[in-house]
Amino acid sequence: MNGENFPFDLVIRGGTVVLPEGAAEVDIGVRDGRIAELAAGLPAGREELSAEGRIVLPGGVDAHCHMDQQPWEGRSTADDFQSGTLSALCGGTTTIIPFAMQMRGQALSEVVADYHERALPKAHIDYTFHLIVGDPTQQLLEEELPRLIAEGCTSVKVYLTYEGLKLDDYEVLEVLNVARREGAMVMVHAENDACIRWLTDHFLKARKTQLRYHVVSHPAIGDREATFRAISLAEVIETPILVCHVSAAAAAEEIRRAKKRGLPVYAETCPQYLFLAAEDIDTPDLSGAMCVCTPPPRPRENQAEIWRGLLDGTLEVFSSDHSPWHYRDKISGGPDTPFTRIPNGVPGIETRLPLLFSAGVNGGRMSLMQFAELTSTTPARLYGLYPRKGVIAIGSDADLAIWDAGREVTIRNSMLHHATDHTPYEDMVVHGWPVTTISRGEIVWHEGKVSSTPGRGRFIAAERPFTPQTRLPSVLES
Ligand code: DUC
Ligand code: ZN
Repeated sequence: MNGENFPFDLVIRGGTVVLPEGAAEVDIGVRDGRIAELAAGLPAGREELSAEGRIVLPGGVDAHCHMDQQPWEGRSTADDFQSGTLSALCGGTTTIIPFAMQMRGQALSEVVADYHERALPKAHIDYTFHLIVGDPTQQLLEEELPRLIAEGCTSVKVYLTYEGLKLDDYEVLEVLNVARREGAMVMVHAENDACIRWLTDHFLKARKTQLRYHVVSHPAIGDREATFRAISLAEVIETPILVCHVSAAAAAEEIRRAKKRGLPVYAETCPQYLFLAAEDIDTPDLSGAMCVCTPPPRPRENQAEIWRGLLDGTLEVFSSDHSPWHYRDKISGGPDTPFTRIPNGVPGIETRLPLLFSAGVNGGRMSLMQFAELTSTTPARLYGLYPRKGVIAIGSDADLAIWDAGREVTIRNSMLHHATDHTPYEDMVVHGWPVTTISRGEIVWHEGKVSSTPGRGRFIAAERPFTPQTRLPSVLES
């Protein structure tokens, strides 16, 4: 048979394939980067890949990660799009959604244009951007935001805390109102700003600068309040929101209550709230700085409540919030570095999926389908990428991760592909690892070898996840 007569460019044969309706023993025929056929006994492809004894999952969609984030905490992140997306694909992720971040005084369009330039020549895998709105001027609300949403950045993030980023409630209402009209998703970083600033000032004055005060100055009560406030503002405007990186049981409880009332409130959590704890930050030396992020991991007993939230549907998205700093930068103030000088964030784009697979699927807590939904399908749906991404279905991009469910791996920073000098998960043992990653039909990672080139990733214009509303919120019609 000559090459042109092959019905498929690639056939993945003999694996257990996680389809939306359940796991099935089917072959996957790939043509022109898309899934063309799903059936047992497919004819030969130009390239053949055995998935015998393996599980084939939709490639991960990491809907919260920071890459080449500028300017942030006075410096840019350790990973640019090259190392960050490489790390992602080696951990079974095939699509990322990082943030184009506008701070007060910046023009969002310029930030987005700059971010496109940073990503285009470097990304290994496909991406779209969330828009962080840090300065909602009338011009931004009326012109820039609708235009950027039309161009395929259909999710907006607002912060309730942090200098240069935080919006007041009036401004949040303005952003929610535009999102409602445009059918965009609004993500909220929900911590109480005054609590954080007041407690931080108090501890600094009292010379309480050790790492543990990072946790105490970001109290769970503040997260609960800010979460409830964000939900309330979205309820006034009658538009969906997604609460980012839920760490505290009390915040999860607010989300659960809102869902019970039928509100379109969605929520995300991250590995650091299942696998790290406040106790890991409270170390006698500065090594706990590796676990410093916001909101912080909570006391260890809180982890069970985050698991409960993931399993009962309260938290439907599992993202990394990959925010890679070098450890040396985290502790650049020397042995007495105060907690306020430690840049927030942990790396985790490559370990996100194996950690959850190991403790969730192999740990008997969740099914393969739940795993696929949390890590791929639901984020793709909520951010307008479904069904192109996030699912193994005919017509979808052939973005796949092939897992060896039995492989035991001890996580070491030296085996990861991010640019940062540490992982907070060093020495953790996991069971299950993505041994092959396929992006738009190309094998980009196989048995420890990378065969991808920077710049092969594409910007994917996201669809609007919700129907644009022409009717005003009812409160304005009264
Ligand atoms: N918290 C965030 O909200 N984003 C990135 C880093 C962090 O710790
Ligand atoms: Zn983040």
